[in-house]
Amino acid sequence: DFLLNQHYNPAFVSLQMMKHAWDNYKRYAWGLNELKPISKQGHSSNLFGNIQGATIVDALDTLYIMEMKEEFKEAKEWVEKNLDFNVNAEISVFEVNIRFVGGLLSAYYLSGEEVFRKKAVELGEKLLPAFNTPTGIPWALLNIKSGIGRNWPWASGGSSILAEFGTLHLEFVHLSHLSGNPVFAEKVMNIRKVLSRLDKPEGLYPNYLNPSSGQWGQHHVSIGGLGDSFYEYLLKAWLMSDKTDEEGKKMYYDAVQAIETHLIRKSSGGLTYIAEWKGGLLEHKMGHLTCFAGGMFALGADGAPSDKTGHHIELGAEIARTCHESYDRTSMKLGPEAFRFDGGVEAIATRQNEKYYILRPEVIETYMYMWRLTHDPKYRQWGWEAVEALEKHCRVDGGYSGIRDVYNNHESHDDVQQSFFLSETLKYLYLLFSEDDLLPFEHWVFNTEAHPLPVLHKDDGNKEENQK
Ligand code: DMJ
Repeated sequence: DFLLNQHYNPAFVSLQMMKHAWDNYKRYAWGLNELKPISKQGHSSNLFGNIQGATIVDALDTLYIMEMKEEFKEAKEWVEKNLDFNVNAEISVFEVNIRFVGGLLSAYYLSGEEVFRKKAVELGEKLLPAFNTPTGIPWALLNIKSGIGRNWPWASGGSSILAEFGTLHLEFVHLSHLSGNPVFAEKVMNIRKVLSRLDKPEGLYPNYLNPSSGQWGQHHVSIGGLGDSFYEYLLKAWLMSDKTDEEGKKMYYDAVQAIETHLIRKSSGGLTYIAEWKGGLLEHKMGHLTCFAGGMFALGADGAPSDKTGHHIELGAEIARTCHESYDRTSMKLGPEAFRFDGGVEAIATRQNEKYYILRPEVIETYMYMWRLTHDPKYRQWGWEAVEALEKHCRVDGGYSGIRDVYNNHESHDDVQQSFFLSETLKYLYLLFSEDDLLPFEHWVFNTEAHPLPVLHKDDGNKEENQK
């Protein structure tokens, strides 16, 4: 109903959305990983094994930032009493790191409550056996009781996945910082070393790397699924180090150069997109996940070599526009999981199994970065269009649900309220409509699940010294 009110405040609307998502999770799925908003019960994802409470841990910092104090307090109490890692469970190292370790770290840095630091370090220690491979490139899956790891059975030649082992860096640097134990940082610096030494086809990073042989698997390259946050973490590692991590910086800008040369194309209708690369052949498809790259390019513009700052901002703006088109060309004004630029279409999903929207944040994330870095009002307008679409099609009595086909006029709900809807989508909306001094970019970087981590300033002798 607040959408009908002429005097709405968009940040307040995002907060009301958070309240609806949270209250329903609390009512129907408290303590479980996620909510099924149609059937009004818990949803357990095997990504987290038996670890419970994904939505609570993922939402902590959003509750804090939105000043939902009562809710934050009950979430904290749940963590104190119930968050338990002594379970016999096989988990995804990547998912547990970005959602649980990242969520706990942010909650600690924002609130200063010791319980979050303690739990983050405890969980980090549980993840360490994943690195027991001949190269130190971690396994994708780990049994946190037995310490036995393995890779996804579907991954090319027993490989680990670039976006998984490449998305541990920020959290592990902070775990060392907060625990005084260098082991965490050593593990991720070693991943860096392995990657920087390897030959890269055309300067590109394949999505698959075998942790035993240290050789690439299939030469598939993607800035969307399986690759995405690896690139994001190179840039953010440099930013989080107060721009001292020169190796991260170089790897990022070199990678962007190769991506521009080999993957970025313009459609005949003038839309810039990032294709996928399969052993030298392009697949003219862009995933919703790939849309985060608009924000990444803009965030990295400042440090771009040889006067390319304006160019990187422009690239970010073009990707934002393309991703907005992918939303605008559907009936629900919500973007599909993947859209194509071939067979006579542009920015449209052509395959039935690519038409779904699961409350993902990447497009709104890019609007938020573009807004902060350019202040062009169209990004807030586009964000508002997304709010209206979410309210119209995804909001149900019992929370928010994903949609099976965004081109249909009638909603078929998938009945999952993803935890990243609370940690990312709603947080990025709130930030888009708030002032720039709420979590300013000079002091904070967001992990890939939108959990803010403080920049480790050069003159930061004291580990507790972090700006809010
Ligand atoms: C989130 O868990 C993270 O943003 C990750 O980087 C990609 N997938 C989801 C959101 O789409």
